[in-house]
Amino acid sequence: MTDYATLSAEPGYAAWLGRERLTDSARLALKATWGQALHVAEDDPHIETAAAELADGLTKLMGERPARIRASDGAPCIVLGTFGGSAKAAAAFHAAERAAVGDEGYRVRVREDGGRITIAGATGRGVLYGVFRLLRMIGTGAALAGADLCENPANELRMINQWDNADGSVERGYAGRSIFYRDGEIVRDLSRIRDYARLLASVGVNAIAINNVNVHRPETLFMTERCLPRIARIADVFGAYGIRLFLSVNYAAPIEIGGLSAADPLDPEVRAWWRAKTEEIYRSMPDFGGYLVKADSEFRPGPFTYGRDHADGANMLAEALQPFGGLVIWRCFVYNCKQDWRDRKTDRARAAFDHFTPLDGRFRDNVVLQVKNGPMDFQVREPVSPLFGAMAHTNLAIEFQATQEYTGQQRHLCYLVPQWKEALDFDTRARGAGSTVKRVVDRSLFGTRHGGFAAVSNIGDDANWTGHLLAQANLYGFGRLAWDPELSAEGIAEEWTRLTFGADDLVVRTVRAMLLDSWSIYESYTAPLGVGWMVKPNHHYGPDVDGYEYSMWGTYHFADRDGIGVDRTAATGTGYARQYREPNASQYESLERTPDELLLFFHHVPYTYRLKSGKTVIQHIYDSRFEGAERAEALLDSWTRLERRVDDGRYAQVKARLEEQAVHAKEWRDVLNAYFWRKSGIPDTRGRVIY
Ligand code: GCV
Repeated sequence: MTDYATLSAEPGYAAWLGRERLTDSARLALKATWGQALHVAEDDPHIETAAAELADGLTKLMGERPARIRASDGAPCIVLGTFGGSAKAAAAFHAAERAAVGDEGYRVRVREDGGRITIAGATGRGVLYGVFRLLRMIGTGAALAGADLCENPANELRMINQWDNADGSVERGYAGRSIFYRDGEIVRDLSRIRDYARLLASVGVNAIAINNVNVHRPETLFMTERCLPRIARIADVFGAYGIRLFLSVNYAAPIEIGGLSAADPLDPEVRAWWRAKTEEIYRSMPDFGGYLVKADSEFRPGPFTYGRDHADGANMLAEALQPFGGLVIWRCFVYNCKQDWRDRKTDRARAAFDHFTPLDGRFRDNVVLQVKNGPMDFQVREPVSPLFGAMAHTNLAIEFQATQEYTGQQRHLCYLVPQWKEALDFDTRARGAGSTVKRVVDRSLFGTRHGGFAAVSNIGDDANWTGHLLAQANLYGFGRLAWDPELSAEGIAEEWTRLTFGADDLVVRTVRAMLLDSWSIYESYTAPLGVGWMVKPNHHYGPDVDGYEYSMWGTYHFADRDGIGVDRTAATGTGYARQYREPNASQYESLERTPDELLLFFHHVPYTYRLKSGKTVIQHIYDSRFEGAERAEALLDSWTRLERRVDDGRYAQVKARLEEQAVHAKEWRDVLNAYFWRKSGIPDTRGRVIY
């Protein structure tokens, strides 16, 4: 195993916190002014973390460590403090300015004359976020003098879900093994976990569930006396960075580790067991966040076994957590894996809505339903889940998948922020125009108590964290967007690139463009027009049109001799389109008005159907696969122009992945095109398709 010192020097390990030394003039200017000293006059664990991050960051940027002072004589310095604990921080702002700062917010004020920077917040966590903000400004070359910022996060919950298992494997992990567990044990050396906490906090993440939502026996044991002390050490590491730790729990834990005969949520004995267990957990982790639960889905246990529903199940856990301020995050990814597609009225896309909307208003205040962005499962293209517009009396969080299960598994480049932005900007119409998904989860639309963002993590123990170095941009982008969903995909891409690779203009322009093109490139050689799922079974990598494991009795695309696509209209199909509010429902119901990119998600059409582009569906399939493969090759060409402008280690890592993508995109092109020629009997008008 690589030791920590060696690992942390590996290319890509520092990610966006590498902090390249500034140019001489910028360095001298910083050293001559604020960079000389940090003024910290209060004892608070988060301020301690903030001061250490700022001192380390400035040391890297300036090549010299700033002094740490408790009292100042008016010489230039950076003041860190809370309004309540630091006289200097408080004095820098009027009462109204202080009042505008929420629990995790901050103010950063830079005096024009170079005399002082004040980073202040209502809490130490706010100050920590303010420090990361200042370092980001310096790292991206933003002008400091006169800057005056006030920021609060838009979302309460900004959470990462690890799908890590105790044996060290990571479900849907594409960047090595777990950094948390090895061979059934929780790791002892927490240095890497601490570095992960830094990365997450630097983009504003404030919660993490550290084990897979599929909880098997070894992870169920995390809630026992044997493991809790070690879990608590991990909680401390994250806690220092303002990140609350959650555990994914097994609904059948009362049976598996409690010796009870059932896990019925209405059984008093079961309820008492969860209360006692929860108390025990809070004794070892007073700041414990709560439970993340996948129940009655993909063969996981849940309340259905006892004839109870999801509200009964979630509320029982919520009751146990309530005295401690803990949350139950209950996932809505619930569907019948064994669906028989010969019954063309049952539809997996409908499942979450059908299960959960009848329960709206029945969940306790400290339950948050976590809903995947789309109704299916993180495909490259899906419509937005209609649940977001249909649960006005329930706390909702949106779940994204940073790990690229269906989007190239971190061997292909696929920057997902544009996809996430589309979901967040979708107008549910629940309260008229402007009822966007981002306003549902930030709680402003329905005035719910809790809400936010979650993402399935894309990191593992690969030295560069994400396998594909450029996939770091997805983790970065998730945090930035969870903090501020108004940020643009372009802005986030540029910020990440500057922080990661520095200020070289060609590098910034090239990487930014590569990131921004990548989702559309990936989509154009994989599944067409919103249909999804054309992947090899179980591992889900690579083209196989009928391959997906739950495609029994037919397919997820219904391609036959005459046509392709799933009829989800109310008139003739599964009725899924009617789960949306108007005018979205009518738009999706209408063949003419459904956007091309979702056509086959909502409609079954002949191959000769003409798209808005004027092309037939079949010709579009052929052409876009050719274009996609060419564009994948162009990504590689773009990157090779950066040789020697990016250090050799990182250059080589990315190049190898892009080479693989270019080859694999051709395989996608050929497998899909041959399949659809065979199926439809209609040749490519340009004569390129062979089989
Ligand atoms: C953790 C998909 C994935 C599973 C995952 C599941 C979920 O089905 O393939 O690996 O399980 O989603 O989100 O629960």
